[in-house]
Amino acid sequence: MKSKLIGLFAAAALSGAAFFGSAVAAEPESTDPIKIVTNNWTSQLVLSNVVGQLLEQMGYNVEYKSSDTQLQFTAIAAGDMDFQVEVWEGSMAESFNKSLADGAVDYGAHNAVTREDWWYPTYMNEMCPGLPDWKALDACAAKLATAETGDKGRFVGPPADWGKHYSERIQALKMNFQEVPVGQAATLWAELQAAYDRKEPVVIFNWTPNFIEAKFEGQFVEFPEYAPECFSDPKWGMNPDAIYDCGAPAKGYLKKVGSKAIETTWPNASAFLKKVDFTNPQIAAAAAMVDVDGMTPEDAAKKWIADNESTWKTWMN
Ligand code: TMO
Repeated sequence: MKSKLIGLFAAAALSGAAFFGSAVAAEPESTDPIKIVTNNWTSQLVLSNVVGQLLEQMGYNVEYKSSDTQLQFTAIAAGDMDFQVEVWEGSMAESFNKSLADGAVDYGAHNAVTREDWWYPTYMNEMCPGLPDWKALDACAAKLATAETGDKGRFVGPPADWGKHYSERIQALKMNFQEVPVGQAATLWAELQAAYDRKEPVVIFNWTPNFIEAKFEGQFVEFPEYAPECFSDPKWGMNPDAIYDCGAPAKGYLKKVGSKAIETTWPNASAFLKKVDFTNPQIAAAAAMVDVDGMTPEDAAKKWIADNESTWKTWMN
């Protein structure tokens, strides 16, 4: 029995060494679980599982904790959760900045450049001349009117916790639109698909990188260009009495955030997490594995790890 156990440990140690090389510690600094935050869109779920599965391969224990995209920052600052792999500037900058002031740690930016905003299929350019300019969309509101929105155009908006301020933007820009938020991302894609099949006008919330760009032709509505003051100074922008009279950042960052505890409790994991770095094509492909190919986030992460060894190996050095 004893020799059999020793043999098992030796085999595990050997395969571990062959897998990771000598740079990675064989022993975790702590067996306490690293709590990885999961949210409600697919690339985030796949990337969280990639990070979690790699940490497990490094010998760490991992727990996945689902959270609201704004409240997660309070939890990370308080040390109740440890790591978030996708911090999008366009939807989370305000909560993220506040969390840094409250003790959360900036884990650095991905290579990816992001955008999250109103988006429409390209065939609408003929129906609404002047698109992608927002004023042309506003002039076209009647074509987007529904029973639900009366004579106002319908904007199919994001779930409430994604931190956008679109109803305020509609007011600030005095647009003839109404936001109808969805409960979950899948409803955005169902609305898009239904309109797309019939070449009907539709305006939804969308973001990039995402699987959408590989499947549908479309573009973002161009609103007045974003500046940070737009969110804090009413005098800034075309409405002197309102904030949110601008678009979301067109070249936003994608960052990572962690708890203070990672650095002190699991320093090697902390060094690894600082190096984790995804590109736009990798993130779009991660979403597609779930949204197009129907994989679970867990299986998509396994496949990503199998296919991208040369990428994640550099994070472990
Ligand atoms: C936060 N999100 C990427 C879904 O816009």
